[in-house]
Amino acid sequence: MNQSLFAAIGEHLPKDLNKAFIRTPEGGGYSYAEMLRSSSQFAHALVELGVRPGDRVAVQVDKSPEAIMLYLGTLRAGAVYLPLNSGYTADELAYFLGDAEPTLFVCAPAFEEEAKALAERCGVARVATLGKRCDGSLMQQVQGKPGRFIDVERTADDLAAILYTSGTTGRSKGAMISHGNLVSNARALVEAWAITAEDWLLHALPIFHIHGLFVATNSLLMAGGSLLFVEKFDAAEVLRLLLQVNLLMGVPTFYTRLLDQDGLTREAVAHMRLFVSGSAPLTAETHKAFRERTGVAILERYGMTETGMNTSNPLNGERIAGTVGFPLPGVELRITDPTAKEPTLLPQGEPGMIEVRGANVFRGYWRMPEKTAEELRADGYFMTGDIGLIDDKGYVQIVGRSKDMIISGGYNVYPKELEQIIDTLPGVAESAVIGVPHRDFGEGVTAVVVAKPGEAPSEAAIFAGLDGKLARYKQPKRVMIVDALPRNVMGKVQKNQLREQFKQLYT
Ligand code: MCA
Ligand code: AMP
Repeated sequence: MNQSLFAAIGEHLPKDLNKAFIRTPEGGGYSYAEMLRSSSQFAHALVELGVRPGDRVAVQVDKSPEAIMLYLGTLRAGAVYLPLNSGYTADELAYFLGDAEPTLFVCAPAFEEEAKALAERCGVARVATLGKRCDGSLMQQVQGKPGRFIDVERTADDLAAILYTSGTTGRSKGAMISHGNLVSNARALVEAWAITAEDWLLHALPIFHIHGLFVATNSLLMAGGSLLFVEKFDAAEVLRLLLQVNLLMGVPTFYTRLLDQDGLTREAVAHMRLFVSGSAPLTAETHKAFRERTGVAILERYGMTETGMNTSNPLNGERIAGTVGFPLPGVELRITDPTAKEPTLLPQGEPGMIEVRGANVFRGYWRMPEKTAEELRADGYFMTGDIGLIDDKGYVQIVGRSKDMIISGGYNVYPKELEQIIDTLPGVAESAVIGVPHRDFGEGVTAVVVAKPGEAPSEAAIFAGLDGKLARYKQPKRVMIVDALPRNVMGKVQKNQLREQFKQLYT
């Protein structure tokens, strides 16, 4: 039996295939029947381009309904989808292409020449282009292909996707996500949030991460629901379009920006069934302010690239601010002593390492068995790197992170990656990159820099030195020059002290 995600979606198709799957505000998009046809055509085109089952298809394109067809076509062809942030620079891409060794790299038409040079350098056989206006070489290749495709059979353990997530070492790790992971997580969300074919989700998230690609898209597909698809989040437009939908999924920045809109009132959201927040902590203040203004309690949930969604506040029941709710169906969660080598359970209420187990947990890191073994225990539990507790009502609370990571507007930024570059810039002796409270992005990436004796690198010079090397969202919002970095007796930089010192920089 085919255990692929697409086969599972096939079991839940709406009765009327002319019903919308994706619609854009301009009236474009795909019905379910059109989605079945188009994803077949994409699958045929991929096969023609030499993509075989198990091959990786790397994709860095602008958001469009066609990109979703490419995703589905890749799965139907039995290949592994590898989405890449559209903000990544050529330097960043070179690592992913070299590491994942895709057969095909699909990029935006404007990037074709550069992509071809990059592909040659990284040993990627083919480049195709896909634009957001149904343009590009891949789109041409798709035209005229048969509207039926016999899907490649996959087992639950076969890979469906690889999503890169950085590590504390600064080297990104490819999280291998199986069809079984995607199917189980989409089913769990359909159950937990009671998603049905009647639902319309306003989709304003990027589609190169778990949140926009899997949580928002797969769960609606698995219920025969519909997506109103916008290219990016714009608070005023989202508020206007909410009238046409009943669900919204977003990162906390969506909600703080919506709160800045005068039009956010009880009446404006009275028809909404559910607002979901995740990818970063939703502050209790935002939760409260949203509730006071609209009468609606945002439902906060918690997940990771390696695990998909782990916990959720209840659909029916109290949604408690500052908590991420209960484990989803099929997910086991425990809190262990982060200092102990063997798994050592902590009493309820005590903070420790959040560990999760279930069909949602990934297959390991691509070609990094040692890294996989470090984070995935022999008994199947994955060590998330998040510090949390289970409170007396059974709700999970995330209280910190053991990993040195910043979450800015829902994107993860790894300080080490920046520090390594900043330390090589002229006049810099050393640096520490921290996240401090930021009104819009939750945490603002901040570089704290010590100059070499007799030198005085400016903030502008540091910005210029990072330009083009890293995606814009990773770049510091401010650079603070200090005389020395605070260190403990072991010589380790005390980032807590720096976070305290600069906590009011952006508030
Ligand atoms: C854009 N910029 C940012 C960010 N986004 N800076 C810091 N953090 C960000 N997140 C910068 C741009 O580089 C640019 O700077 C300036 O802000 C304006 O860019 P623009 O594209 O207009 O930004 P925006 O449209 O306002 O974007 C903000 C956003 C977006 C809507 C919050 O970042 C977003 O959609 N975030 C969602 C991320 C997401 O889906 N995460 C899920 C990960 P400059 O002018 O200097 O170039 S999946 C996950 O975490 C797990 C599994 C989970 O639980 O979901
Ligand atoms: P990623 O590596 O992009 O999958 O990011 C996953 C990380 O985002 C988790 O390990 C958490 O640290 C964080 N995260 C996701 N959802 C939440 C949430 N609701 N509250 C706090 N942190 C979250």
